[in-house]
Amino acid sequence: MTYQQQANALSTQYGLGEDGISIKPIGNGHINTTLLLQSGNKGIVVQKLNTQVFPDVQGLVNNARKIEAHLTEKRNNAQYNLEIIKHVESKDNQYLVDLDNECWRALEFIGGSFSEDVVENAEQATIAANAFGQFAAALNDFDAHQLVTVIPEFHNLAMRVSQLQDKILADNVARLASCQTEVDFCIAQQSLLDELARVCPDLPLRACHNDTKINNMLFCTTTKKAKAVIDLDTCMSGYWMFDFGDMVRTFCSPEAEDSTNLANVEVREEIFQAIVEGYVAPLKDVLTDAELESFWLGAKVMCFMIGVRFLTDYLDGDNYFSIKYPEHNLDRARNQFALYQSLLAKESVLKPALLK
Ligand code: ADP
Ligand code: GN1
Ligand code: MG
Repeated sequence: MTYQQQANALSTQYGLGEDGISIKPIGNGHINTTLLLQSGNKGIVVQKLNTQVFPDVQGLVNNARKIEAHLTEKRNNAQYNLEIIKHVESKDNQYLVDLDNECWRALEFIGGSFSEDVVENAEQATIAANAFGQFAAALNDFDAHQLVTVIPEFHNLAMRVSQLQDKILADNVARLASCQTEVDFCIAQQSLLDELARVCPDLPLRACHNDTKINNMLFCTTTKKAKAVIDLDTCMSGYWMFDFGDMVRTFCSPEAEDSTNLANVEVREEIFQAIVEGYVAPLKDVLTDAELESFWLGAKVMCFMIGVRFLTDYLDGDNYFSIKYPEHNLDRARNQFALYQSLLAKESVLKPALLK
């Protein structure tokens, strides 16, 4: 099926009409294929779901729709002020549509918005972190047991390192020699896994977003304020330290996640501070002392773990994250390890921001 045939078929499925149908990629997500489908003055986001990553697509949609419903109720009661990302039904009242054995869904297009891949300044970081904090606060009375586990052990660092070890042993695509330094670096981080095992039992399980990267929220084009938290695909129960940590991972560096300018990859202190301020404010009445204390660990774990995941995928021949060139995952891994090392080096200046 050509791009245009897909566009026509999706336009019919979602009742967009037949006038001047256009389709174009939007955003820089690594997992799904995200497109803006337009016809006349109507537009929706259509996404081809990556069913290798998300085998239970129905579970994924059900999860997101439960969250949609909860947030909508909050918004109707003036307890949540952001826009809500919503699924669109097909003409047959389905949320999933099959095209040529590929699985598609549609989302309402949130217009007048933009996403960022690199945070510009502290003010933007506060706005984004505050939006993720509002999202977490709004889900505080949502029973996360209602959510199916879309990806088991998603933020289990020990499991991620064990997956890396499997790929090292297999060396499927003969890439081990090209990344032995990074592999040795990972294996040497055992103390982080030990620290995590000690801390987790003291933390409450929360309904988490689990992918709080900067491009998973939308800013308003005119006011530059927060417009919506998006990409609810990995919402599951978990620990807030990982949502905090993924913000540190994706907001703090002045370089994009795949930049090879490693000399410039570092944690910007004012951005770290801004994340703490923005995220903690909406949660201050419910956040426990142990959780606030765990945020430092969450930052270390997320920077290191996503690096491990990129490296694992590189060793496996790039089966998980979408890539633009063969060494892309290795470049991403190197970038994340540089960021992790910057975090460790700046502990004494950064950590005080987490004191009450
Ligand atoms: P992935 O799961 O691949 O990360 P996302 O759902 O995060 O896909 O979408 C990728 C990008 O597409 C986002 O970063 C954002 O720029 C854009 N986007 C996604 N959904 C919408 C929407 N409903 N309205 C406007 N832009 C969107
Ligand atoms: C993926 O889907 P996207 O691009 O928002 C990944 C995250 C990683 C991130 C790294 C389902 O997020 O876990 O942290 O890439 N999502 C999934 O940039 O694996
Ligand atoms: Mg995304």
